[in-house]
Amino acid sequence: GTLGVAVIGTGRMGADHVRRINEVISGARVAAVVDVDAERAKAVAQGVDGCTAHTDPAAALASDDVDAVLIASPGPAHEATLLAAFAHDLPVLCEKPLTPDAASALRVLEAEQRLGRRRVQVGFMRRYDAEYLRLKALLDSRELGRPLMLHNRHRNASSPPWFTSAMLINDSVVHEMDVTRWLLGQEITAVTVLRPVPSGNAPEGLEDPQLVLFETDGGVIVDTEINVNCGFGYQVQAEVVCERGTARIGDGHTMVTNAAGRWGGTIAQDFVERFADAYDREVQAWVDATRRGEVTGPSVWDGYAAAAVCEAGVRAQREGTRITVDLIARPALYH
Ligand code: NAD
Ligand code: ISE
Repeated sequence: GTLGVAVIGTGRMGADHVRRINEVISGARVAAVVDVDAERAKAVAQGVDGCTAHTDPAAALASDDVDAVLIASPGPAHEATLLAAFAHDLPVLCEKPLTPDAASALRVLEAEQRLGRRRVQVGFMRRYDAEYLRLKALLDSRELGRPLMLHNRHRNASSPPWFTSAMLINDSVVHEMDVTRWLLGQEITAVTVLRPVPSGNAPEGLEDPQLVLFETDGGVIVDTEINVNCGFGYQVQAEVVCERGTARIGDGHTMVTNAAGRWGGTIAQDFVERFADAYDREVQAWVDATRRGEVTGPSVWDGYAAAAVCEAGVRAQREGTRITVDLIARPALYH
């Protein structure tokens, strides 16, 4: 039957996921929404037939109408809702980050292992982006030989007022941590962070941009420019350098115009626009797998590994040195 979804957190992402499930996704409906801000929850529920509004996730998860949970509250609130969903035996799509640090991610990892089967897909949506999928297929084919280096650019038009220098690593570069691990099929073993003179475009005190270097257990070197006040738009680009060639995605050249002595195109302004198709595919894949009784996509292990790299990255930034990443052995459930 149709999957009844509870959406926890109805802010920017949550409200967009409610719209998506309502208008784009087949096989699911929004049965309940939850937000600590009662007015916000009510306003979002109003637009959806038969959707109830709550301020406490526990009430929504206990409802007979709810078969699955989409978590889009802020990262620090994820752990409590994940554990509550496990207690109700409900499948979960959890927005990145799984949790804000490695210790809390490990608690979720242990709780899921106690269930004895996977319950969670983590919202690393780039794995569902058409361009990233092409790049992954090319790398897996080994047509260009082995990958040696990966260059990433991650640019946001502007950062929200509460953004900190650490968040460039654990809120933004966390996506490059995941795509690096996924594209290469390797773990990240060390992180170094270099900081140029801050941009005058960035708020006072924010160390923006930064250059983040990863080393992997397969010997690949990965660099990421994170630049969250570039002013001109939202850009995510990746170029892999392999033994017999290179491949690059994210140029956004879907249409090039020529006019008045210039050529060019447009640049997306935010992630909601740039990754619209990826979010659609991510949520549809979750709904389809859930209805088959399966769990696919980025796992709690992937969420934990990213959290561990984030911690190393924030230390590398603060201490100005190379920091190694220590992961526990990968449990059997995630092989
Ligand atoms: P937001 O601040 O716009 O929305 C968060 C909402 O959650 C707010 O309405 C807030 O009132 C509510 N909330 C806070 N604590 C809650 C709790 N305990 N229970 C229920 N609701 C609670 O934030 P956002 O930008 O929508 O981010 C939400 C999540 O999505 C975060 O985990 C963030 O990292 C992630 N995110 C992912 C992407 C992506 O590209 N995949 C992009 C942006 C944000
Ligand atoms: C945000 O939370 C995201 O997840 C976006 O994808 C990223 O581009 C942005 O920098 C983050 O703040």
